[in-house]
Amino acid sequence: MLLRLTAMLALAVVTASASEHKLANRAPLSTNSTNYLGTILVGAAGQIASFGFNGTAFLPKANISEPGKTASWMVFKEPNFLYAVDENSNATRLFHYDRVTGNLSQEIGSFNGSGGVVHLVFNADKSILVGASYGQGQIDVWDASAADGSLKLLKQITLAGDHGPDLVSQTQLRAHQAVLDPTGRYFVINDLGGDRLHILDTSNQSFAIIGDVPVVPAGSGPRHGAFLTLDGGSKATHYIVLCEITSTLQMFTVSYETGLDLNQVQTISTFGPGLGPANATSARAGELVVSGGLGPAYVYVSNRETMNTTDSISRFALEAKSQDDTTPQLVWKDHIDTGGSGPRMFSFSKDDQQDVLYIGNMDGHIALQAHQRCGQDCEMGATPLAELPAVDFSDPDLAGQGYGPQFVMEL
Ligand SMILES: *[C@@H]1O[C@H](CO)[C@@H](O)[C@H](O)[C@H]1NC(C)=O
Ligand SMILES: *[C@@H]1O[C@H](CO)[C@@H](O)[C@H](O)[C@H]1NC(C)=O
Ligand SMILES: *[C@@H]1O[C@H](CO)[C@@H](O)[C@H](O)[C@H]1NC(C)=O
Ligand SMILES: *[C@@H]1O[C@H](CO)[C@@H](O)[C@H](O)[C@H]1NC(C)=O
Ligand SMILES: *[C@@H]1O[C@H](CO)[C@@H](O)[C@H](O)[C@H]1NC(C)=O
Ligand SMILES: *[C@@H]1O[C@H](CO)[C@@H](O)[C@H](O)[C@H]1NC(C)=O
Ligand SMILES: *[C@@H]1O[C@H](CO)[C@@H](O)[C@H](O)[C@H]1NC(C)=O
Ligand SMILES: *[C@@H]1O[C@H](CO)[C@@H](O)[C@H](O)[C@H]1NC(C)=O
Ligand SMILES: CC(=O)N[C@H]1CO[C@H](CO)[C@@H](O)[C@@H]1O
Repeated sequence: MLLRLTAMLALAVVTASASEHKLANRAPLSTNSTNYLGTILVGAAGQIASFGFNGTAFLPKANISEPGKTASWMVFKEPNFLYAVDENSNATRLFHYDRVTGNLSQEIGSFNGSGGVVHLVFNADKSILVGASYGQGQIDVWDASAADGSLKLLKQITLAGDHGPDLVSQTQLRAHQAVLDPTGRYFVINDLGGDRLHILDTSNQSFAIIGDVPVVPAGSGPRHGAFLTLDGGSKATHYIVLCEITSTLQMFTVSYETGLDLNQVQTISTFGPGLGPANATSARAGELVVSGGLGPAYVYVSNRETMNTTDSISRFALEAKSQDDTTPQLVWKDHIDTGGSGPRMFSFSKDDQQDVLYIGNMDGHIALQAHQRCGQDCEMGATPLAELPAVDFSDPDLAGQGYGPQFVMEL
């Protein structure tokens, strides 16, 4: 089995470099325009706002004010259902959203689940919505099949295990994200408080935790992750999780012998050589996104609270360990500044090439930026294509106090 996997991965690395070659040959984007138009949704403390992006500027479309609430994660379901957490309460909310025009309704439904939910994700057919509760270390499983978009709480799962040693973030278990595996059967729950990945099985509607895998070392704080399929198949070959407290990436191999099996194989800093944080104690990695689409897979992560002039996004490639050993390894490639600090979240535009990188900074002078994601060698564009200042999101007296975007995505 091990041998076969290695052989498959050898093939995968060849395939990846072949498509990298193809990608390098495509017409480079001009530096003044992405030729890409999109509508993005931004969630920040007390407000949700939509913007058009026209290649060179963000154009305000609609916004609502919701004092005391924070939509730090949102998901969309056709035809026009927008679900948003309020991480300050136990409400998961429903809005109407027009993803083309950016038109946004007031909150039209509120459903009580666990407190402090910070992430939402659907199953493959969007009949089930899963919420991860940082506040209570729980998972909410919602029936999202109603025609009017209303949610019904099916199950709340309390995560089990000991919490980690970090005195700030690990005083209890903290579900930070649920990630659906490519087969659509399992969710991996990243438990920032417990240094664990819990496996949730959705088959037969049981939504049972069937096991968990420790993330070492203790005190890492697994936050956000993504599956990779490097062999062109329909199952995952790897899972990569970003650890907040240590600002590291942990890579696992994936197999499906006894459910979903994860085996930790690599740990690497989120910072490039010589680019470590000005303050390693405050630094807290934020978001992880893996590019797919037509190009090879690259792993992008945000570095927060570095106390450098601005925070940053790093890009990693998956490369063969050596000429004789084709085991995939994460290798740091490049980084860009985010223009502010606290980039809790960033995401890619929805086109096949994932041309644009949208970044939200909670603090600092610049709240929102768009960058070219993939240039000639797939390097990120250092100069932003567009940006908005922090004062656009909050009273100038509050700017710099964490009132900038916590969520930014083209839905
Ligand atoms: C800007 O973009 C337009 C349209 O893609 C292109 O024709 C023009 O040459 C570009 N200018 C620069 C300076 O890149
Ligand atoms: C984008 O909109 C801005 C503001 O209206 C405008 O100045 C700019 O020319 C537009 N860019 C493109 C590529 O249309
Ligand atoms: C925007 O949505 C609101 C509330 O859903 C609706 O009343 C309004 O007509 C919509 N506006 C446009 C321009 O579609
Ligand atoms: C939901 O919770 C809020 C408090 O967070 C409470 O005021 C409200 O009554 C609850 N609603 C339902 C339907 O349980
Ligand atoms: C939501 O919070 C309210 C107030 O704390 C509580 O009464 C209610 O039981 C919670 N609902 C759920 C489903 O946990
Ligand atoms: C951040 O600051 C540290 C310490 O001054 C420095 O070594 C590092 O290169 C800086 N990072 C970036 C991305 O400039
Ligand atoms: C580094 O960050 C820690 C945690 O936020 C803080 O306690 C410490 O004062 C910072 N160190 C410096 C030199 O600013
Ligand atoms: C929200 O809308 C108001 C009124 O249209 C506008 O003044 C404000 O700039 C908008 N906020 C954002 C973040 O776009
Ligand atoms: C009735 C049935 O098959 N229940 C199974 C559903 O899936 C869970 C998790 O795999 C099993 O523990 C149940 O036995």
